[in-house]
Amino acid sequence: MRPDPEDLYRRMARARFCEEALSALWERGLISGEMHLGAGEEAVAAGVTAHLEEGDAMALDHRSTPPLVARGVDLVALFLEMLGHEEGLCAGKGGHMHLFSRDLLSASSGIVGSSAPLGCGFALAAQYLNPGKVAVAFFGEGAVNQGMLLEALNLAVAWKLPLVFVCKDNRWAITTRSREVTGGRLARRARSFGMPATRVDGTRVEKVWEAAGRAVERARAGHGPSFILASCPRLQGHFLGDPLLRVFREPLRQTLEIGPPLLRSLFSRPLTALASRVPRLGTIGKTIALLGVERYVLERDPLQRSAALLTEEARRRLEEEARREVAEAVERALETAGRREENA
Ligand SMILES: Cc1ncc(C[n+]2csc(CCOP(=O)(O)OP(=O)(O)O)c2C)c(N)n1
Ligand SMILES: [Mg+2]
Repeated sequence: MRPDPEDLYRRMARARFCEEALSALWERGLISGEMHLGAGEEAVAAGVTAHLEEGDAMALDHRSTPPLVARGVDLVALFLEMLGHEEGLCAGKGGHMHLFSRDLLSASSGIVGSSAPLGCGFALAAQYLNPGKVAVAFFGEGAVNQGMLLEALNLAVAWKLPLVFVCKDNRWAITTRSREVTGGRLARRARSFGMPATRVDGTRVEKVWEAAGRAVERARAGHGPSFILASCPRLQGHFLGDPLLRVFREPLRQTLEIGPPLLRSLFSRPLTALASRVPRLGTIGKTIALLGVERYVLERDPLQRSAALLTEEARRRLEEEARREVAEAVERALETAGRREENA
């Protein structure tokens, strides 16, 4: 089988434009709470969901919108959910971190690592009730240090579950560099449980598609779980309005804003010795610098990379269609929620 670049790009473009629309709604204060976007994870979402069929399940984490959108969730219901409306995907009670779709057999959770045991549950149900169907669990690399995730890797192998573990490695867990708190290599760790593990460039949709195809086929055939480690960027920082990214976007304003309190904290009534505070300031500076280098120098936008698989005409057409579809869904959601005037 060969990948269909147009189908994959359509999934990615819809996912990206939804993330942009969510960002705009959040900036206007129409969505309450934190907002973790999955911008940068579109190639992973598209490459995996392209192999899923009706009856397959997805266990999702706090960046759940790209897989849901790539797989074809009702966009109006998704936006209404974010607006807290009763006609939303989860009657307006879930919000962005607890999305659930009965049609797509998909559920997300903000509890880091929980998508793995949830994925085991979906896969166990498929094994008993619906052989041939599979489950996918999406999570970040930070989650792989959670006990429940390691237990899930073990059970999935022991019970030969039809499950694909998809680890989205953006190298960061909020402001912690994952490599500084991780022993060994994650793909090797997964292999040590007795399952195949593949590393892919998660900004290259065709590579993700190939790896996911093998893993899904293996699960469908009843041969058990696989692990995919897909590197991808975190284009909007940990959450919208991430203060560390703001430092790069508006350096002067942010330095004036966060500089004085940081300096004050250095000399405020001592609880710890000054000598131990200075290196802490250095750590904050180093973290900000590393984030900036990765975000603005090293990271690649998966949409730009995948556009290379298409003709310019096809890219433009697919983007126009996706933009229109998303804009119409936002408009309808705002109208239903009685907030149309706010779509200025
Ligand atoms: C059990 C648990 N611990 C801590 C948190 C706080 N938290 C939210 S997101 C996050 C980072 C997760 O990192 P990773 O799994 O790499 O996902 P990423 O945010 O990088 O996509 C943490 C620690 C949480 N939500 N749940
Ligand atoms: Mg991460």
